[in-house]
Amino acid sequence: MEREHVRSMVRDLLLARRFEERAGQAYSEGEFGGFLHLYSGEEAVAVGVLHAAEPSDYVVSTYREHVHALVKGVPPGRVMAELYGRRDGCSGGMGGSMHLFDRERRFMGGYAIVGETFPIAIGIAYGIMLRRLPEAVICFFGEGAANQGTFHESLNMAALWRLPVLFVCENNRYQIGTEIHRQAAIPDIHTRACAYGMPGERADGMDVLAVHEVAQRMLHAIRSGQGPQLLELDTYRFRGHSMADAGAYRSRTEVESYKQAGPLQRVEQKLVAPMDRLNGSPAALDEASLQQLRDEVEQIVEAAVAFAEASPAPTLTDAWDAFHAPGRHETLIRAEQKHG
Ligand SMILES: Cc1ncc(C[n+]2csc(CCOP(=O)(O)OP(=O)(O)O)c2C)c(N)n1
Ligand SMILES: [Mg+2]
Repeated sequence: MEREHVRSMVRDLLLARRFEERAGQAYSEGEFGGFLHLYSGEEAVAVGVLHAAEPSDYVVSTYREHVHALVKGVPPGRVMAELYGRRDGCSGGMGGSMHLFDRERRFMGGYAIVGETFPIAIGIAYGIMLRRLPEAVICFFGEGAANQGTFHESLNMAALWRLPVLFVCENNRYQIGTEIHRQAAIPDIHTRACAYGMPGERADGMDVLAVHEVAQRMLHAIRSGQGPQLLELDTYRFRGHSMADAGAYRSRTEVESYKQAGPLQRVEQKLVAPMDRLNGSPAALDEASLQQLRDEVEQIVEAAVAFAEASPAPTLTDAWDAFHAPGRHETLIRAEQKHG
């Protein structure tokens, strides 16, 4: 992999971590309300998968979706303004943290209902299939959602109609406070793919390069018409389920052990070397460029906060206009025009 690409993935990992920590801080200071589910610890999943995506691919996610939106290209200021419930947010300040949306960038939403993402993903994929476009839908979900009926119904239909979907299970081992072995009869989620005759794979979700490699291979096959696939990525959230969760169900030792092996630690261990020991490796960065990236993302996140703070609240007229949104069926039509 090109050094420039590795650098941009590391930058996105750092941006993701800083964005989430800063959002958590603003929330604790009472700058905005609602629910806030942070992604810290899971960044290599979104960054690895979405760096393997094309701009023409669609993304559907859950309520833990800020980072998916950021990596798909939604400007950080517009994501932060949405958390703040402001008019310049990517959903006009009317969605909040769990309902980010950006049609232009094909970020087709965060969804608060567990298992809601599957039917939405296959609906978009059905449109792509009918138009015979070389595009894919990436559907992120937590391992808890794999026990919902919509998971099974959607995988069945996706396989039956050979729909272009990459189902990405973010297996962070917990469904709020319930550990995987107490919620799932079959905790190896990827093995469920065989029930629908689709390929299923598992990879280390803490290793951004490993995630990227497997996602790239699977997406390539999906875009070339080989039907849906299921990818399970082992990961861990460093914070509580949401800001309201103190996380008393996990021992400090457990959380610490995952933190030591987190995605940023991996980058530091595997990819960063002193300048004189880079050995010409294309996948390596030196410490000075890592620090440069840290400084860069700090500025981006502070600018995002300033943008959010300066944005006004939506008005009643905005709400009325959103409710009567014209042209809300246009997304796929536009895509068709784009591909001639
Ligand atoms: C249909 C439905 N049932 C229950 C909930 C309450 N709920 C919110 S998040 C969550 C846990 C989901 O866990 P998982 O899918 O593993 O995702 P994670 O939060 O770990 O990313 C539950 C039960 C919900 N939002 N929707
Ligand atoms: Mg989970």
